Amino acid sequence: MEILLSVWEFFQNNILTKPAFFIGFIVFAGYALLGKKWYECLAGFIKGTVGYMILNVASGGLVGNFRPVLAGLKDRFELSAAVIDPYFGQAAAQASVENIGRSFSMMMMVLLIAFTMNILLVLFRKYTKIRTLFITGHVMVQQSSTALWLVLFCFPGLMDPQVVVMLGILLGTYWAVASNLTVEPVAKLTEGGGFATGHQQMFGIFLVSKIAKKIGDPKKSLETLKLPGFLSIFNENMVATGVLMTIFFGTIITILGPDLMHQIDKGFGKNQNFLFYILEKSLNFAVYLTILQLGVRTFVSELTNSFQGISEKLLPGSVPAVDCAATYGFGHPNAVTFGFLFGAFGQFLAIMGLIVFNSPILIISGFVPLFFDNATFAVFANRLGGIRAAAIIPFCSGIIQVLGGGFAAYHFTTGNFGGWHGNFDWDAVWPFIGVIMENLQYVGVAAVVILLLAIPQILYQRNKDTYFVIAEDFDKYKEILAKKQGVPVDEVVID
Ligand code: ASC
Repeated sequence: MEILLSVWEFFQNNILTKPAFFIGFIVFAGYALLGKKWYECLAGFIKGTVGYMILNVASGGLVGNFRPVLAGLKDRFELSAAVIDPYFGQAAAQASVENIGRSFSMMMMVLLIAFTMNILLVLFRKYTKIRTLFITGHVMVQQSSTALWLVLFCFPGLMDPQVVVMLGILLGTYWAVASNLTVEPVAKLTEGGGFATGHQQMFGIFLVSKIAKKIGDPKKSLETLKLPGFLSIFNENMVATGVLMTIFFGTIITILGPDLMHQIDKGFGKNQNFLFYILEKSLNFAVYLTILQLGVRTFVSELTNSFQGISEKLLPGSVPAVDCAATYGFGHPNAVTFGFLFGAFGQFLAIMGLIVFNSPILIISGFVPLFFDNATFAVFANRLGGIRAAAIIPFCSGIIQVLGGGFAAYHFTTGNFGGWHGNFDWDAVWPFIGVIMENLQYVGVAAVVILLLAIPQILYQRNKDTYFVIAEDFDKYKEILAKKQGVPVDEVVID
């Protein structure tokens, strides 16, 4: 047992929570299982790892640069407000756990059990209908932290081992079921990209894939938008992002003022002019988005090719569920910026609502949910319901994020420690799970697990003929669809 635990600890510290290496090793193993030469496996390892590291540079740069700016609003107005963001949420969850004298180190075992649960659900996919393995390590850590606090909040008297087992099963089931929900939307977006989303807004992606076509027209998408005259410069992503972010962050940074910015941001040089600082900071957004696309393209193509080895030989029929940013390479680049801005409108409106209606808790936008959730939704919405859906859906999501996150931060008390997880699933799904557990106790936990496990069964019943094919062989999926629609394969309509 001791040895097993140290092996797990090594794996967790060096690989699982460092998704770049995790992806790299998966690519290596996948190619090895496909019988490729050792040097091809090595090349795959390097491209997978470096691609993911590039993505990390970009998402780390975005998060590091812009999270303090949004959170700065809290200091500027001396608000006692909770920030809805997974990094703040993780810190608040840890503080909450420690505040009641419990050990936060339980997290390690929760991760182990939840990950094993996910693997088991895929191994028994004939019965469970689960096709996805959640491998986005840093997100798994954040979610384990928040969920650990939720369980301790609902079951304060429960001993550590029981907490760990119960939560491991609950969280592992959520990872498997929720990422499994994204298989169809992601496969259709990427035309058989060979991956799913394992992140923080998986129920959200499924919802978007169902409602986007009802909201707008895919023919009127960002791709078809031709702006006239001077507006035509916005057709280019770098320019659109640069201008829009300069206006958006320029306004916020101006409100914060140079003094506060000097405190928040050590990168703001003493002799640097404030306007040029704003310009540099805002244009950085376009820089990171460009880097992000490169990283995604590099590791996704390696992962897609190599994972066939794993899904043929090791975990039959499985699909890796990765960071939401992996989908950004498959949509219109402006969709990402679009989703962020409309999400911000929604969030700011909801925050004003909290102030006007004297809410017992105030919320400050967190960068991660604001950007990554809403950008993802816009990418899917634009494909299925055009510009209209890409605007309306992130806007509504922004409102839900603030109201759901506000409720959770207040009710589950992490707001006292400055934050709540804040990503879409943690504002729209987990608050319900928490309330059910709180009121129905063990019956509630069992009910949630059973309800979650019922979801893939329902999906399977509705599309038995294509359910596994869409994940394993997209060309075959298209053939089946073409036959159903009575058209040649290249005319098949995928919505
Ligand atoms: C998260 C989180 C991040 C970002 C990143 C997006 O939820 O913790 O750092 O989203 O994964 O690529």
